[in-house]
Amino acid sequence: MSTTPWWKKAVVYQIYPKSFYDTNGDGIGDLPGVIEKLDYLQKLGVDVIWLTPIYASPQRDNGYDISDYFRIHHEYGTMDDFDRLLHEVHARGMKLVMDMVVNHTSTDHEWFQQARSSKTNPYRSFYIWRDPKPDGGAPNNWQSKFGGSAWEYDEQTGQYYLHLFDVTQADLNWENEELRRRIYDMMHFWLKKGVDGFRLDVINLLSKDQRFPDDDGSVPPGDGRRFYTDGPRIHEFLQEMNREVFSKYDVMTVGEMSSTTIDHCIRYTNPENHELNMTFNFHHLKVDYPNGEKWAVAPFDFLALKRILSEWQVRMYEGGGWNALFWCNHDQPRIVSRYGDDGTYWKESAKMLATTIHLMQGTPYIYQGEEIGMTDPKFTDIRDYRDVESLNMYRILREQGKSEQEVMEILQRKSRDNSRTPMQWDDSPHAGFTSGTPWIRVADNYRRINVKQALADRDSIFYHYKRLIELRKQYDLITTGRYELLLADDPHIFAYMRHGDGEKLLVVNNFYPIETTFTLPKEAGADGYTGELLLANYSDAPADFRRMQLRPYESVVYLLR
Ligand code: TEU
Ligand code: CA
Repeated sequence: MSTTPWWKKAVVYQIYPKSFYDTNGDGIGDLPGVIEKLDYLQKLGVDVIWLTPIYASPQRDNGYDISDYFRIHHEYGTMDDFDRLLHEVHARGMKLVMDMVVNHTSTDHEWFQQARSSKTNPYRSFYIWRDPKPDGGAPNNWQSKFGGSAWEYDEQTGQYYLHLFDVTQADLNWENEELRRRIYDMMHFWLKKGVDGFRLDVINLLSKDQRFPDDDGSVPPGDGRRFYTDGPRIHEFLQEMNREVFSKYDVMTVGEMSSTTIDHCIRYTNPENHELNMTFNFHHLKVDYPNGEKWAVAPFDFLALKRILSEWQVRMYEGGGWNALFWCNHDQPRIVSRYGDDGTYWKESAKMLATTIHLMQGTPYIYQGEEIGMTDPKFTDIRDYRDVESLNMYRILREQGKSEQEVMEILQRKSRDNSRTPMQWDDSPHAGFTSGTPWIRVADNYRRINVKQALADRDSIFYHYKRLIELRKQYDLITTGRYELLLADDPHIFAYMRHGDGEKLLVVNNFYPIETTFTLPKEAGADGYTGELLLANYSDAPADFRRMQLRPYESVVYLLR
């Protein structure tokens, strides 16, 4: 029997440095700003910090467009600042995980500059180049995730290069062994410094079907993704990466998986396969995409949400895989504005959502500001938006004939900028994020929703998260217990049981602003058990866990023995 690895008991906090804390008044968060706030994170109780990319970058996609893997982006600070940050994190008993973007680089990267200079340049095949179709058009009909063709024509050499994201994010050619070796060397550079692992950006997109076929649309969404998602050599590449790099250190790896499947994620994370420790998947965050379409607004499908999360819980457990648990990141709207209520039941629903995800099996991630219940900013002016994807989609949706108002309503709900507004530290101008002008506007509600207020209120969302982290440390059942969904068809209640040795955890959440009754089903196997209340989001809780009247967004957790 092996012991539980540390990352299975850890809670991770994601920092988007640009919006976290600015120390020099240029309106952009920086590494010294992260250092200043480490005590705050320690108070929350998180174990690991994940920093989104801080490498040199022209910032077309806020650092996911890397121009030099060995340098710190100048607006964030210097390598000395980074070394100091790493030291300070470790000094507090926490760990630091870096974001690794190896599916693509910025077109400003030296490799790409070389590659584009001539067809015979040694770096040419670090990227993916193809001839035009006979009519001069793109090599195939694959679409960029940010809108438009995934191919860009390069005048100088008369070929197209592939970019699954922005036109300045050129896809690397993982078929090239020399490229792979250079990437592994670069990973060693950071691990030798002492970083504790990687979050691997869109890592399941590395292996492209080398035929580069047109997508005939027979399998939705027909944008080409089925030819490079979990592609032909992906498991081979990850096993090589693991053997050459990860296996030599005690680190954690989490793969960000675009449109993946459970079967693949079992293969990615079952330790016997020697690939990754855990994966992010996004199926539970697409239940408010009508017909799979992100750029349209619809209420979320609650039954689908329960079904999807539960299926991943059960099947990953059975297959020996491991999940990353999350509602929020820098690409997603704020969860309280999305599956909760950012008005009347703001506090109750934010706590309820936290409980729902944190008590599942996996490693939970908290995205900056989530722990104080930050909301979508609801911008009404296109000039407030900064994200390249939002600005592209604004143009595309307007060209499709949608009205200005319609498009703004869609962006308000869907834009990635919803989660990128500055961290709300206090009620001073710009929420205490900067003494200058922030690079993106602060949400108007910062006078009410901020860290200073949250720390002063014993009943705040912050302390609820802190308690959830403590419970995870205290009860192994949260890490190891088998998951079982209860009342799958109940239209309002998300209830589940975690089964341990002679003990169980009963988690009951009302996802709606109404009163409803919960009755513990016989099949839950709780006959003869007594219940101890571990957590609630109202000041009192129902007396009998077998039958309870739930208030709006009420959430309760009982330990049964
Ligand atoms: O995101 C990959 C991804 O597939 C998304 O969630 C993406 O934001 C979405 O498809 C847009 O609709 C990762 C990063 O998290 C994101 O910030 C980067 O822009 C992207 O990769 C490219 O590196
Ligand atoms: Ca700054």
